[in-house]
Amino acid sequence: MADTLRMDRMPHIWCPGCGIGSEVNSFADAVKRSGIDPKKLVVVSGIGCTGRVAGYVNFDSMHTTHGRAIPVATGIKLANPELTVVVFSGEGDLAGIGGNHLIHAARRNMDLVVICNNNFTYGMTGGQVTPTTPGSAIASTTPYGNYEYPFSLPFLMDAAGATYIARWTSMHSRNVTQSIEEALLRKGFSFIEIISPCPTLYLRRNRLGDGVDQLQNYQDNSILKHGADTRETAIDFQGKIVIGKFVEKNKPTYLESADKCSIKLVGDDYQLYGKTIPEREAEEKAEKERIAARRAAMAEAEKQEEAAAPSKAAAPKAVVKPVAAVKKAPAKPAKKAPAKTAAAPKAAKKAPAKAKSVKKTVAKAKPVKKTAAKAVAKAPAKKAAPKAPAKKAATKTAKKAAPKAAVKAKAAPKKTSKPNKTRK
Ligand SMILES: Cc1ncc(C[n+]2csc(CCOP(=O)(O)OP(=O)(O)O)c2C)c(N)n1
Ligand code: SF4
Repeated sequence: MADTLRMDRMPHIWCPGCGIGSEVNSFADAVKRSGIDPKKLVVVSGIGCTGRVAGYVNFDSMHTTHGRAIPVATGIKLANPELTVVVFSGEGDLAGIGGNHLIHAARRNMDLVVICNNNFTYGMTGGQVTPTTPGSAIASTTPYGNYEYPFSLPFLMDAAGATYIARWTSMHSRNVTQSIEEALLRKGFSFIEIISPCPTLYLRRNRLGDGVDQLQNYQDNSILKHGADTRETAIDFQGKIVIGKFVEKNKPTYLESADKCSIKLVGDDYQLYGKTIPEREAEEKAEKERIAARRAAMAEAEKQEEAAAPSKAAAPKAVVKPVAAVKKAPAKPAKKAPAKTAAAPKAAKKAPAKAKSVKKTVAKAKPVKKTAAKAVAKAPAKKAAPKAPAKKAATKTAKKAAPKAAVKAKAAPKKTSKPNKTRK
């Protein structure tokens, strides 16, 4: 990774368990595998946690203004069509403030690769509701549950005219790599959505545990369906997530259509950026050959690495440091909520959260449609729930894992409470 990242800018700002890091890893891997010339790659981001990607990758990159990554990327592509232009940003940036640019770039089949980190929230600004936040999810701006209808981005992109559409979660890192690699090597507007955990704002507020718990949810709830009808890709709160490559088709890109139109007017002498079409085609062919050669070299190197693998396996195992054994901090179960809300006493009685393991909760989770009254009735219960002493507990567990502190840890009173990962 070191050559694809600006290591001088490490450590990065992303929280532990955030999905953005693994997406960047997949992206870097895809760039390497694709064989494209990194010097001809530009990464553009908007603003937000995901927007920081542009600042960490060791390619030419631009951190633009909120919602304006796509117009900037479009400008770069038009200024120099030889470049591969990637937009890497959050769903708030791309589909919220930048929504208009997103649909028009897709409509024009602009030659861009758009990687959208969809964490269902405006992470950087404190967890507000976004155009993809599932119904009933809690956000800082929807404390009683989201009552808006969310976008399904694959459906939106399909309707707008995108020619490549895929969706994965940040748990499907190999598929993410593969999709990005494919998109880098094709022409036209490619849209890759990656559903990703934001433990700090979305998961915490919705009591969904940490990043790993959410990966477990993705594991349990993802349905692989290549070529799925994008009308069936909506996501309910903690519900099923249809993943796969939904669309892959060819149609003239914006530049190809512009060329065609200009040739009609000017004839075969028409030049774009000082080159006739045959000249540009010859250059493109030569570049394709160079890419194929780099890909072949990459595949060969991988083969050799695999062949050398058994000797690696025989090497002595690395000693695991005690810190690696730090377990997840168990959170206290929510206290029984006093049923104060007169408007919906029945719903209020239901409010106390049962302590369940996330694995179980996730497996049983069904998209729940709640009435506003129920949601309001549940709100006081949430307030009554004590905060989980996560830091303290983590330190205790860490001490437990450390051989020296074992005696102390034993003496410590045993924690009987199970983690409460169920959103009330
Ligand atoms: C024009 C403008 N409006 C609002 C903001 C404030 N702002 C900065 S980041 C952000 C949210 C980004 O959310 P998202 O794109 O989903 O990315 P995430 O942080 O979740 O990765 C907002 C609203 C801004 N910087 N500029
Ligand atoms: S706030 Fe959320 S999206 Fe931003 S870095 Fe932290 S976990 Fe990731």
